[in-house]
Amino acid sequence: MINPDLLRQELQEKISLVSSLEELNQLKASVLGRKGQLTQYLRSLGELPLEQRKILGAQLNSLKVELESFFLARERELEEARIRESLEKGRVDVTLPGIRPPLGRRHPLLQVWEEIEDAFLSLGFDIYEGPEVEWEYYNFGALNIPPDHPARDMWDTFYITDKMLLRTHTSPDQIRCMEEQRPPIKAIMPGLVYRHEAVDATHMDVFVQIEGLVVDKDTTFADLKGTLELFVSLIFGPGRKTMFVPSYFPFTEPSAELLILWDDEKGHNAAGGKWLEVLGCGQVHPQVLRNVGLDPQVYSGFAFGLGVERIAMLKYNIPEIRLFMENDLRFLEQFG
Ligand code: FA5
Repeated sequence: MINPDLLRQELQEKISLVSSLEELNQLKASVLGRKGQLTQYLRSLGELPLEQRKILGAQLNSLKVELESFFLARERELEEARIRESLEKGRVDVTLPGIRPPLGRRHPLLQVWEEIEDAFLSLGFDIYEGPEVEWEYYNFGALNIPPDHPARDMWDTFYITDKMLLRTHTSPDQIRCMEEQRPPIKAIMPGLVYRHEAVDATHMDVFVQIEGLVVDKDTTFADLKGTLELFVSLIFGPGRKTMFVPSYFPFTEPSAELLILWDDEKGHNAAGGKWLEVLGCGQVHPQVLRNVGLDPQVYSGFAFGLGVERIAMLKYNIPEIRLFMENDLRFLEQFG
């Protein structure tokens, strides 16, 4: 004999123990579904005598309604729990430390390049730029280096055609600048230069030069020295040891080179020298002035061409120039 009260108790307990919506749906189907327990009971009522059928039928029908509401209530509970759980999982803990995206930074060479430009701008120089692919005339001829002159051997050149080449220095920009502007001229000319050269600890085949040119009526070698000494103190601070040594360039007379002493702690570079040559310089040769239509009786000037990598090497005590081109992050990340 079916006992509706016991059945209610039993099912109520089962419903409360179910822990997921899937299980709940299975249980519901097994009780109220087409072949479910209660559905079967209701179907079998017809086999009972009329009196019994009436009583039990009413009880089972109200149990059915009750059970439906139990199932619905439990379904809501489980649904709420599910939502709470997923909110809990997806919660953002704003107190956790953030993850920093890796930040790029400027290449050390570019930093030094800009520092050098700033130093000269503060001394009243303008910036002028010329092409990297240059006519042989500007790179050599106009600079007082005629064809077949042995001085052309000073620069192993990448030729593009007979007359066109990759500039071996920034000095051709002196000519371009003087052709375009009349004195007084006070300009620097930065850029890449190219040489078919054996690479070693202090030599690259592509590197950065910054040319300087001052042309006016009464410039002297003392102005050149004073300007460069001021420049060195702006970049390295006061007291850095420097040395001017006589040199030769076909486009300056007299000519010199500026050497800077390595940091005292290391005292030398990878090539073994205590001094590193950073630039060539001199007073503009009268023939160069004539080549651009300036009268050397009226005008004089001085010029210099410095190597940016060399300045960076001395500034950061890096004895190996190739490090600047290797793109090794362990090296590059040291420069803020
Ligand atoms: C010249 O290139 C001349 N045009 C400089 C000049 C300009 C003289 C104006 C007079 C008047 P030099 O070849 O020495 O000169 O190069 C100048 C500087 O560039 C050197 O002092 C050095 O700092 C740098 N340099 C030269 N060759 C290399 C190289 N292979 N790798 C890196 N830096 C270099």
